[in-house]
Amino acid sequence: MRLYLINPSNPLVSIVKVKESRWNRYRVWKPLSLMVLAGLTPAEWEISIMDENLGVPDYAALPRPDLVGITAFTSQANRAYELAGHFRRLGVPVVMGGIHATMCLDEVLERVDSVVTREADGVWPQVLDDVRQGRLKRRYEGGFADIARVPPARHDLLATGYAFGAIQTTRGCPLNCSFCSVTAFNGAHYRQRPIPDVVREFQSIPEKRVLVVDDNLIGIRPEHIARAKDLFRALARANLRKEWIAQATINFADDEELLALAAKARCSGVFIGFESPSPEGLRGYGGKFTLLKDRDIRASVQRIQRHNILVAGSFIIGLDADEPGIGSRIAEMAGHYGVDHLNVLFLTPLPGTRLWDQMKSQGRIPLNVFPQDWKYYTLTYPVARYEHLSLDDVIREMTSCNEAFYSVPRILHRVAGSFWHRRKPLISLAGSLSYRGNLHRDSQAYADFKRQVGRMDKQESQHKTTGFMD
Ligand code: B12
Ligand code: SF4
Repeated sequence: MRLYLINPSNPLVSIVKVKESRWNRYRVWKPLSLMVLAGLTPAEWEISIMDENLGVPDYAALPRPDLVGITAFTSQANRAYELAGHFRRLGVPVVMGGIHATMCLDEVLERVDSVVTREADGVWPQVLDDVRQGRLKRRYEGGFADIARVPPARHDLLATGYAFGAIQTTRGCPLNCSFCSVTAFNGAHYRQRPIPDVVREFQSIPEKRVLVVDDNLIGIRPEHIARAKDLFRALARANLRKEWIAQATINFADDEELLALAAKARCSGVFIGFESPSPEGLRGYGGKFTLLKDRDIRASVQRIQRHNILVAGSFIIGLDADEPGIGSRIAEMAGHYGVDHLNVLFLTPLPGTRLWDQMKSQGRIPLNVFPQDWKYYTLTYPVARYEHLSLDDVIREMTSCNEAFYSVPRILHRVAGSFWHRRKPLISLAGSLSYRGNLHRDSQAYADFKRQVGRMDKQESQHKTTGFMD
């Protein structure tokens, strides 16, 4: 039995443009969901994982599979449907799972043979068995998996060529931010994999650098932090000789022992979502606000960096508090905090989130011809109507923010700072060049997007008085 597991590409996502900028190599990550599914697949299946981010295979030249499994974030949905159509025309059954299939079940059911909603770990072997018996059901509900029973992902199945491997050690997030899909998809209960399983799987990763995909590696409660310390101790003891990066909340900075252990376990960087240059801007968007308010963020960032761990800060443009000038405020505040990298995204109503419900009910989602418009739900296009910013404003703010933070003098200043403090100046330089290399492409992409929205807005203004354009 032959199984193809496919990660569809979205050409609008800059991370996939490896040929256009070689620095993007550092932004293409292994599709862990498919490697986890492969780990759950019985030995009688011959598995091929195809990651279109590294190039689209010539499917017609490949042997016909018995089953195709497709994963998709919302931004990949269009390409997922094209692929599903191709294989279904050949008579091959297609199963889709992952976040988009869960949040937009009806849309997906119309285009594939079967959908697995939520976490597939508990039901995937059943799906495969049903395919073998010729009785594939239209829908399987995976629910929340028992994380202690998830077998290791198959890290051997994907070609080399990735800068980072990937692993997951926890699922779920209790903070439930309104713009984020994680609590809606993986639940608020913070589930942790057994530490020996994680260490063993870490050992099987071929890459020297690893992305720990957990949404919040250390959690928020004392027992979560105690477990994170145990994990770091175990990784250090195992002496894996692999550097890793992870996502965490700012409370990562609050415990010196935790930081020292993370550094000893070879943590080389963390992504932290600050979201707004003033924590007040996050009020009303969920639990993260409480972690950020009344905190000396600059001092927190410095405490992390003192352990030779780089900090990438993420911000959102388009929050209801954001007014013209927000782009330069973010660049200035990111500089003040002293983050090594800055990643700024547009506030985006993702299906299944509270923000989606709110913006939809307020008529603030103009990019709403689905599935076509999903390709713009990459968080790098302004798909919503923002409280105080028109379409031109919000794009201008994004551009000015990135141009300021990634100007050559500021890159050199940060790299010199990393060099001086012996904090991985080359990684800092590679990351900055990757972002900077995409600035020109971003402005071209915004121009194309505005033309597209302009057309749509003209149609819409025949019915309504308010326009999306300036
Ligand atoms: C790592 C990660 C990335 C990485 C790697 C992505 C990759 N190649 O896999 C990078 C940094 C590249 C990335 C990029 C983006 N990401 Co991202 N990412 C994540 C993160 C943190 C973890 C994903 C992961 O590996 N999980 C571990 C695996 C094991 O879990 P899983 O993917 O859910 O898979 C399980 C089930 O979903 C299911 N399943 C999944 N696929 C399939 C397929 C089949 C056939 C079946 C049966 C089952 C199944 O089974 C799996 C096992 O239970 C998630 C948050 C999260 N918790 O999911 C966000 C998340 C998926 N990302 C998100 C977004 C928005 C993006 C971006 C669009 C925007 C951005 N700038 O961040 C980009 C664009 C990506 C693209 N190519 O279009 C959103 C998606 C929301 C949505 N509705 O689409 C999430 C949920 C974060 C959030 N804050 O809301 N991301
Ligand atoms: S803390 Fe992060 S992962 Fe958790 S809900 Fe908020 S944005 Fe999502």
